Amino acid sequence: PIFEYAPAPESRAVVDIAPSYGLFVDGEFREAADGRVFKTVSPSTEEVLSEVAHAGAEDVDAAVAAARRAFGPWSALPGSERAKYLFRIARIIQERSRELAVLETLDNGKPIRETRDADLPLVAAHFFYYAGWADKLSHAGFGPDPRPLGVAGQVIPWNFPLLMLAWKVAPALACGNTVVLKPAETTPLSALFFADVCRQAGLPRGVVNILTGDGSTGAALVAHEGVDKVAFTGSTAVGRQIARTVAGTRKKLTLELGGKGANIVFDDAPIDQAVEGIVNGIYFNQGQVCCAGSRLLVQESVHDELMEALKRRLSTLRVGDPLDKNTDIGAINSAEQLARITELADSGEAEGAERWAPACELPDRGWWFAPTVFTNVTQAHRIAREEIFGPVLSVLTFRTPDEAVAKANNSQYGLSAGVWTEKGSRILAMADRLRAGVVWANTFNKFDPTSPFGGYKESGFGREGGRHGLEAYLDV
Ligand code: TXE
Repeated sequence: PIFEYAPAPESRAVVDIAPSYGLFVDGEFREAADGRVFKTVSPSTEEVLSEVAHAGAEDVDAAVAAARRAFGPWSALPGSERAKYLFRIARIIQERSRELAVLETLDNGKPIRETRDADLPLVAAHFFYYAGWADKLSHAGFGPDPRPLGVAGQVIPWNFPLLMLAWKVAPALACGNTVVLKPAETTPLSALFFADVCRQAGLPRGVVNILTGDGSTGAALVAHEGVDKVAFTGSTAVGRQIARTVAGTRKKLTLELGGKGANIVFDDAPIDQAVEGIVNGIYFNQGQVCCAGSRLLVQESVHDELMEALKRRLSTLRVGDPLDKNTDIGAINSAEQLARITELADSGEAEGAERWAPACELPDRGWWFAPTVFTNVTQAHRIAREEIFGPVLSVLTFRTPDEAVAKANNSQYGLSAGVWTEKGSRILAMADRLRAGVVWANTFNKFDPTSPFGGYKESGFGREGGRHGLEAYLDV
């Protein structure tokens, strides 16, 4: 079964990390053409985990050429044959889920409870789900004979390394495309282990290629003329740059960018349940989530009661060693990200919002940020408008549903929102009026491979997941 988890791995002994890794091109690991390497470190200890090849232009050429060679035979396979590979990949991921969960926790810094119970089960679920579509594309509502696009160049971020890979690779392969994927520079390892999973599954060479490197590698991939489709998840600034690169070419593009999700709590919501949803909304993955509920909009009449309950709950969260299965909040992914969070949080204080964090001892080494709440926030404050991408909640109030909608929609972004109320009719009315790609009701951060995910406005365009996710990889 998809949603059955292995018991908690308690040590890193279940994963064997080699001192160095090459690029995965044409079914083989190889050094970068110019021999460049970079180090990946554990955010919770700052220890070096491994040294990884840094792909340059020549490597991008080689990977795209391999993907192009593989495209003909791969796209010509009957869908039922492609499905077998995807099912095999999904099963191997399940079998290796303890190892991959520990690896992801080491490289990313997020708690093992999350990689074990959320990331890895969802990764497998996406491969199972899209395996099911591979032989049914003619019945997906896109006309009788939808065609794959060709070579997909995919660039992903570091907040859900393996899950973002699954969101992009599974539908691309199901539709008959081949892939060149570039993981983020701070979290390259799980994509390289995925390459090994592909080998184990007997996936034909060149169908999946992994190029590790930094933004320059991503830029070279996106600009490469042998790429037919670009899929990107990351910052809005880089998304804009990529849109400019792709403009005027034949390439298709989907962008999954930032967010500033509003989590809206009405006065009839059960307070304890809402508190759990708020905590999950903004402190899950240290708030490094594009659809995080980073703005709490609370109805004025319950503000004080809710804040008191929330602060009590936050005082019980455990911050620390992400490999400890009791840990709720792990490390921030990088020193750069910690600096961004710190700068924005400081601006909140400087602009007059009230800062609160529970007393908690942060480890000496590594990159940490205590779960933080800002009250007395106004819409003009930077912390109410800009994506912080950290464990920082900005609290605003409203009196009427109209005011809640107006404040929630007052954002350049439109990725996610949450509504907490006992009234079903209000949920439907709010969902209709909120300009967000996903609206959760009495829950938050719930993901499922059957549901399309994606943004309005500057949160990007295109959908990933569900039947709609196929459209990004087909000519219809
Ligand atoms: O993102 P980048 P960063 C937001 C979040 C965060 C901020 C900065 O607010 O604080 O972005 O994060 C590759 N051409 N999100 O700097 O740079 C890069 O190597 C092609 C939200 O880490 O966008 C990495 O693989 N590729 C987001 C990927 O893009 C380029 C998740 C993302 O890195 C490139 C991450 C270029 N010119 C950050 N420059 C979300 N939507 O979930 C960099 N890259």
